[in-house]
Amino acid sequence: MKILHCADIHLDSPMETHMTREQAATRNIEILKSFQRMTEYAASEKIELVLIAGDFFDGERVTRRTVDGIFDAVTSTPKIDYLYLSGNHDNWTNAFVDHDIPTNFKCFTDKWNTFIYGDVAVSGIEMTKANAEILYEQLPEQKSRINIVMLHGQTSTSSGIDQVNLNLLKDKNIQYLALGHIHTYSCNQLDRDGIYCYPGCLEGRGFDECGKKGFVLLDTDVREIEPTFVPFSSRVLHHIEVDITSLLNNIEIYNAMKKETQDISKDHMVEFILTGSRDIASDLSIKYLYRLADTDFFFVKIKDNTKCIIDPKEYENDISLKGEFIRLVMASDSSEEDKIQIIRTGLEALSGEEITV
Ligand SMILES: [Mn+2]
Repeated sequence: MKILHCADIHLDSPMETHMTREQAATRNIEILKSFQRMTEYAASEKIELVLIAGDFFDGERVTRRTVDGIFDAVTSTPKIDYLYLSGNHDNWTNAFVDHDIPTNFKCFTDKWNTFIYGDVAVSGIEMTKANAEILYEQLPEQKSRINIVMLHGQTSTSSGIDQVNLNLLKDKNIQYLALGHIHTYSCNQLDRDGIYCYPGCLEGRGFDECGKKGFVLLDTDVREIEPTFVPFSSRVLHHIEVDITSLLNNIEIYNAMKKETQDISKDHMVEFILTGSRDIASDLSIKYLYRLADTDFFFVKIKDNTKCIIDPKEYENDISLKGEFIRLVMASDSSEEDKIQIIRTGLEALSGEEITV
């Protein structure tokens, strides 16, 4: 039997990562479309079971359109069963109010439940404050050839809400522990024959979710279950560091940013991190660079992590207003950090630039 395991789709997310409302709305539709595309992929790959291991929705507020979109995809793939477990962000009883849940879409509750497919059994439970400590004692007997357990939380050696106590799941005849909560794919050994796996999120939403995102595939007919990660997201988020130490002006910096990202698709999202050191009087405008780079990708962010350096000697004999200003600040009893900040702002004001404090 072929199984697809996904988690952390976070539909209807506010996406407050400085995206415009428009971009956030576009991204939310894209995440829904990725889910729909995933169901089509599952059907074409003859997958019989899709596991959704929590945080399907980002929060309590779920739009009717989103649920309509999900259930349309589910009913369009009637040969697939969908097993869904709420995570710490979502609650299906809220989300599906006023909707008829399709028969091939099954929700776990706060009590253990097991669904059997031939020689494969999938047990799952929604973690709540009340059951987080005791759910391990109540784990149903794992008596099928292949036993899968679904939970949502951070792997741990202790029990508690949002924690999955691996010690209490060892030697229970679990072949595959299907987890959700961590947004990056990872797979490790649970005990001698069992493994646990986080598929990661389906689409990255912020720059803390860079890199390839998707789901995993399992085949229970092979001797040893081994998940295969399938990158599937419609956009990828990238962190790009650009050392600007030897660069003289904004155009040179922008060219370096372009060079570092020449292999990245225009549809992706890029956060530039400017590093290195620069002279306090050099012209660096994040706003100006942002205007230059903004249309190069779907979404662009620029972070200034450069270190400002001041060489007071350079201004010793400078008779300009700038020289006078720098000498004045350097002679004050402000902290070094404050001096840099004051000089930076002052120089922007003197040069007629927008002040970026
Ligand atoms: Mn979670």
